[in-house]
Amino acid sequence: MAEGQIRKALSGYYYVYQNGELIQCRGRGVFRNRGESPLVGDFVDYTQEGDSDGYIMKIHPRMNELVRPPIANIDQAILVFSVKEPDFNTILLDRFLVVLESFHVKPIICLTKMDLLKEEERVKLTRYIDDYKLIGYEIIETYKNDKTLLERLQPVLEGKTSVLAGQSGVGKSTLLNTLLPHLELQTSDISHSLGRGKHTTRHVELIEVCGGLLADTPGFSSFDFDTIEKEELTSCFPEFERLSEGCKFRGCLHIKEPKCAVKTALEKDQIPTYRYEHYQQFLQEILDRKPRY
Ligand SMILES: Nc1nc2c(ncn2[C@@H]2O[C@H](COP(=O)(O)OP(=O)(O)OP(=O)(O)O)[C@@H](O)[C@H]2O)c(=O)[nH]1
Ligand SMILES: [Mg+2]
Ligand SMILES: [Zn+2]
Repeated sequence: MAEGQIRKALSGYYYVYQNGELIQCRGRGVFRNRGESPLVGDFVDYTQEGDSDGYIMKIHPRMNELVRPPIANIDQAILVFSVKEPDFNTILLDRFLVVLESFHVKPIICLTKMDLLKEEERVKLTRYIDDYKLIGYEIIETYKNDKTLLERLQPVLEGKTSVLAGQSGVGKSTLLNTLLPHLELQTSDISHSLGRGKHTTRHVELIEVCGGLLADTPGFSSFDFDTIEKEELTSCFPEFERLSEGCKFRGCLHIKEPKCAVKTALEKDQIPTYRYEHYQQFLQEILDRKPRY
């Protein structure tokens, strides 16, 4: 039995990295029966003889796992958002941030296609960037043929396992190609009639870059908060979490409760209105969720 890490999953095969090689493996029926499935990022025990396919025998306990994109054992997520094509959208950004916070995965925001902005659009965007920086999020801006991207991402990626996440067409594969030009990952123009990407990347793959591992993933855009409880939502808004120590009631949901520090901050313009509105909307979605049995 040998041990390695799944670096790629494609067409029913798992590619396990061991000693500089990728070993093509199949999962075993037992995983399906137990409702378990191996994920990219998993450390596994596998067997393999001669030239035949290997078999994954055991999945080691995971540090964490994401559902979308499906990946395990990651240190951080690079949330890729284009500022245009598709247009920047704070509610979608907040959805991604909330889901990552709930999985305790550190988000880093990467804004792509800065070259497509007109001057007045850039000014407007800068206000959002300042808001998110104030919350504490790291933001990396990038543009077409970005020559300095590598040096700016190196310290972020070094020694870490990271995943690229974001809608189709925002430039995840392009970003990896900029870091490693010989990769030549397939990318494609967004569909201008639909204003969205074409789902060019179809699988998850961890790639060695900048002294760390970075996963390219297929784009996705919808989320439901099916694993988040209403009491937990506050902690997924870091600025609310910090303020809520000052709320009169423990477990304050910052809606109708008296002496709520979050609402006071909102009235004093210390938190942006749109963040609070998104919080309200997400909370309502959680409250409207059908009970699970
Ligand atoms: N102008 C400009 N175009 C960019 C930039 N980054 C990516 N693009 C273009 O955006 C389109 C989509 O890029 P991809 O890298 O395929 O996007 P993706 O996020 O990998 O998309 P999926 O694989 O479908 O999830 C391509 O035509 C890229 O050339 C950028 O910084 N500036
Ligand atoms: Mg792609
Ligand atoms: Zn409150």
